[in-house]
Amino acid sequence: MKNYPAEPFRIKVVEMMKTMSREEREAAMIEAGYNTFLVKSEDVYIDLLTDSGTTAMSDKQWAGMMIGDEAYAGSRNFLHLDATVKEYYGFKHMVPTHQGRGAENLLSRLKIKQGDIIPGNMYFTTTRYHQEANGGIFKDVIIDEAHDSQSEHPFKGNIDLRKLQALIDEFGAEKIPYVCLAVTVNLAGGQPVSMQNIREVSALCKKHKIDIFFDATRCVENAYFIKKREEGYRNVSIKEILQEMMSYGDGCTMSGKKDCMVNIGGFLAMNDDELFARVKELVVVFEGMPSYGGMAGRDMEAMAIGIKESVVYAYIAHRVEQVAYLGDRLMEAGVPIVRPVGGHAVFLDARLFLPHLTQDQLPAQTLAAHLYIESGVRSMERGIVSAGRDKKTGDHHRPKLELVRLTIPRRVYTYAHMDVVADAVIDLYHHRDEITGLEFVYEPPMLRFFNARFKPIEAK
Ligand code: PM9
Repeated sequence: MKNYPAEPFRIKVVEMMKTMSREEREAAMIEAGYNTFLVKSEDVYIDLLTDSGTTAMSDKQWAGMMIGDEAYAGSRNFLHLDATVKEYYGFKHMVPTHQGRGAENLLSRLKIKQGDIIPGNMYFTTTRYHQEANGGIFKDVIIDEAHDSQSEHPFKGNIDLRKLQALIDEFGAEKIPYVCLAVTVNLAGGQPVSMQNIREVSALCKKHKIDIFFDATRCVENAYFIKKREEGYRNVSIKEILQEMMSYGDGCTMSGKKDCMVNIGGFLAMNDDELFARVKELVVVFEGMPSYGGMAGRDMEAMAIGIKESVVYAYIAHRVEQVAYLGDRLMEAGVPIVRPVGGHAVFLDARLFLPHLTQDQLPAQTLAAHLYIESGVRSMERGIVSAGRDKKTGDHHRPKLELVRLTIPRRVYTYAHMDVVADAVIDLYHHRDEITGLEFVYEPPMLRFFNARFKPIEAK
């Protein structure tokens, strides 16, 4: 049997979990309109909705919270965070933001003009929203394997250089303000990008004078995969791999709620002095002073410490291998999941899980709702509902991947919890034929998955 690393931490504070009967859970799900986002956290047993902001902070981070300097300007915690981001990510400038989408908002407003093309390795919901809200058009340039849940490609997040070149040829480099390079790629299943691919994308972009902005949200997990899977990196530290990855870009957006190990926060980093001057003007409109950007001093301190902890090998090895453990248990039982298992989550392939449902019957939304009802495990739809509608035609985007994400918070759950989740999913898989689909009863116009409500489709 494969050896999975034990938790590299001792537990100092605990939070009791609540269990409810199946009837109580069914009532809670009906009240939530079959949307797991709308279920009360108190009514959840194991919460795998997201790894965003759900990290258990370390004793050192909590100690850091006590030395928060809440001055309006020039907080010492900002200076600590600023120095840490510069050291670990290597960019010349940074501004804190309240979370990742705050950074996306600033970057999109400053870089994108009406009709611009933004190539990216698969869309992300909030990222694409800000690109489109500023007149940009997102174009997916990820390799084809990423759209195939069963492809075992080790770096399914890679950009297809031919697709990127084709966009440059069709629209011209001047229409492309930057390439958005996500490391890892959330909606492909937490799939990594290889260093070689980053290097090649950088060379192509340099040739055409196009910037690269990383979505660095899960970059440390990406660095771990490079260390494990790419030749030449076995003896290179996670920190050095991260620094090399970032050295090929012009800046990054960061949701600190993931790989910076905090409950709230983010940043926008860049090398360009002129862009930084404009960012400093805009950040005061949307976030706050450039030296706090929507974050409390104590939270900046926790994030600075979290960045340092995130590259410790024992931490990141356990984090990614714990996710792999859950994936391995499901694969052994024949449950269809995205392969290979990614860095932050196991993604159930809802099309293969519920082959009797069409995509318009919302298989992933349905599966997430039923998993909660049967087990109290909360997951997240990442399929047609998350993809939203085409701005021009008004029709649904119909992504090839119709997934349910079992997202593992950092340092929160143990292998025993993973067993409970695996058993619940396997049990549901054995009863999959009894599950019928859902339809919208309320559909918000923007980022609809957060607040949409559904009901079971009635048999005709
Ligand atoms: N990701 C997640 O659960 C939280 C919100 S769900 C829409 O996966 C990437 C790759 C993300 C991400 C958030 C953001 C936005 C940007 N890029 O949530 O604003 O996964 O901090 O970050 C979520 P914020």
